[in-house]
Amino acid sequence: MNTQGQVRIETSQNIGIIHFQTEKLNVLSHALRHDLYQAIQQLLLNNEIRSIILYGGEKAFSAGADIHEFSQGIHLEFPSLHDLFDLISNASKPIVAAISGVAFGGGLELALACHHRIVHEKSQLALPEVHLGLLPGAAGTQLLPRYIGVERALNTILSGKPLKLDTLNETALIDVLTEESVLSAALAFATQSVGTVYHIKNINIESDEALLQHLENQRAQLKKHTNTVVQNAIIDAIEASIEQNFQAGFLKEQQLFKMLTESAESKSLRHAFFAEREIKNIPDLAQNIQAQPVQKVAVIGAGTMGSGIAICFLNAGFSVTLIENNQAALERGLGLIGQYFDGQISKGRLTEEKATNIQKNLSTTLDYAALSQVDLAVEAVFEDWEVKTSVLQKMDEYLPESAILASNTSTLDLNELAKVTKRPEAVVGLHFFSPAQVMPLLEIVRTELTSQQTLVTALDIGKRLRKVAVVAGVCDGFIGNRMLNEYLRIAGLLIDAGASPYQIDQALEQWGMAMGPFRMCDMAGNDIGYLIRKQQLKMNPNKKFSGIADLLVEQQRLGQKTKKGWYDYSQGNRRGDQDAEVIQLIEDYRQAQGIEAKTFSNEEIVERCIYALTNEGFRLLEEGIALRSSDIDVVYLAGYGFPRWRGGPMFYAEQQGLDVMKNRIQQFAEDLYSDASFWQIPTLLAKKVA
Ligand code: 3H9
Repeated sequence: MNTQGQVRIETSQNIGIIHFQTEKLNVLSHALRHDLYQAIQQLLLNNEIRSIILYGGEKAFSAGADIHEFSQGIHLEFPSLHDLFDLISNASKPIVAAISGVAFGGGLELALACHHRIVHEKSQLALPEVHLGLLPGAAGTQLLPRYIGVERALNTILSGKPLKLDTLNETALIDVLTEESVLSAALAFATQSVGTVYHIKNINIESDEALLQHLENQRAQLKKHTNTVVQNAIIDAIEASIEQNFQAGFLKEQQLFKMLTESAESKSLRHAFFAEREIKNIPDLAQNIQAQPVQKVAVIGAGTMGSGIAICFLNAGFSVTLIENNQAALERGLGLIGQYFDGQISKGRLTEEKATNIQKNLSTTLDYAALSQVDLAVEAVFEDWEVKTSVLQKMDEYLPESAILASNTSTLDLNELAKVTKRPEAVVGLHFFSPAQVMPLLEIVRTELTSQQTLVTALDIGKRLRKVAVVAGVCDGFIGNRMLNEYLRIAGLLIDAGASPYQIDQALEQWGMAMGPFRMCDMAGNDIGYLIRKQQLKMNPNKKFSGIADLLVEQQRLGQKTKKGWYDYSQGNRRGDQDAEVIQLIEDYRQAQGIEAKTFSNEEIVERCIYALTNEGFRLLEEGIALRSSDIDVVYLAGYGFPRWRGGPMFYAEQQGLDVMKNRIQQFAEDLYSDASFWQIPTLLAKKVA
């Protein structure tokens, strides 16, 4: 195997330079490791060569080990990163890493294995393995403490954040920090350092009571949190770097790394990493289509959503015109935007000057004729057919021929909305989540007629807004809310059958959801769910809903905004207190319906609610609304507080075994109190199991 000439050797005055540059940020795949190993060996055997430089080009020294390889153990195949480490650290000639761009994970560990490091001041050095449920497994936990001290190394590895390079002058980590070419600096350095070979692994860290106590304190802190296997493993590995020799600590690190690569958490986090990168690949898009230039944007509707969308565009450097149909609404929107920027200044996230400059790109008007000057308009007006169609028609009337017409509708049929314009091919859904300036998720909704050009431009806009942009087809609720509606419905039916909303919330929160379903409804406003249910019943009168949520709304228990909902917020507890009145209401309801309450275990509650998501997810895949099951996972990770370490609802179900899911939903369908029509096995699931 070789990297097809992506590794090459150049010699200059007794110095051998190994250039390596692959398409994917010098990820240390087996092929690249192989070629690097051979190149280093070749130079070590060459008597003319007195020192060696490793140079990965300007963009990246290396983004680390190839994450794909862990599931099949390819990372352990010769030459592994450990083999490279041995070859470099035991070399009889000095080996210098010339680092520009990112040196992450195994990439930084490769540099730590070298005898010297010449670093560009704009490069990023980090050990981010913790975000993948791993620890640095190529000697990083043993070497970094030797270079920069135990406490600092521990913080760096636990946080996964880049090191602050200008604070490392006193350490052995960086020999030269330069703003010039690292390759020239490395050549100058290597010329001077010929003959010097010293490796930090041979130095032992002396034991120190205070240091060991610090590690104990860190462990005690972790006891307050759940799911801390990785963090504890990192502390164990760092502890092993103290007192023992390098070899013993390295062995411990390898054992822990193996344990973590096999853990369900790490597999889920690795899945999430790739799923988030996959969303940009749209299978049927022609390769050669370029995004249209978009710089001037109009947002129509200055409510909470419209103002939030305007903030997103402003923050991304677009110029924004906010349009309303009355001055008071415009003023209110301006107020919301101003409040946001004031908040950013007071939190120290923006300087006053920067905030003022950004807001200079905002203008407001009541005149739709302003649309003639923009490249894209997003409507965020009231969710009503008449209102939306009239706004879309105005957009059609005034926007230039090449402009894009985006709608933020969350419930109306975008295929039909697009048809009220004379250019349905230029219509696309940009479904932001509230608060738009905070939530990373953006569903890009493609209608039957959206052109490829419009879609490519929408994807480009998603990227520029730094959103997690997932393409969805048109259906009621798109990907995220359509699944959510079933999840909430099944959770509601569980209350009818005997569970309490508090048990359901607790079970799902303990399982890892950021917020249980009823706490979430209280936050969003129970009146919103009420309207959605009424709408769904209009479309399907046989759909089975619990009646309890409606009773709450009829009693004006709308959630946080009325201080009462499923929970009582009147005492100031933001998470809400359990409420005996709600319990009584539920009991009365069950009695009136003749329901005998059953008890549910937390496990069963979680199974029913999570499989409700997955079940609907399979239907979305069958209908082609979602392109891939991993896209559904991304929607849930970015927009619905699904625990990242469980990978997303579809990945979770796959890990449990799709046959297990199929059997369980078959059982749910047989319950009297459950919804048999929902718990039908989706064809795609049956196919996969077969
Ligand atoms: C490790 O090193 C373990 C060791 O300690 C021990 C081993 C024994 N692997 O993100 P981008 C791909 S664990 C595989 O879009 P950006 C990525 O999938 C690793 N593939 O670019 C994408 O492919 P595609 C520790 C990787 O500029 C393409 O490269 N390292 C890897 O937005 C471009 O990536 C990390 O955790 C990888 N390691 O962001 C760093 N890295 O085009 C992981 C990238 O097909 N990487 N790819 O979609 C990152 O955080 C970002 O890629 C980075 C660049 C910030 C570097």
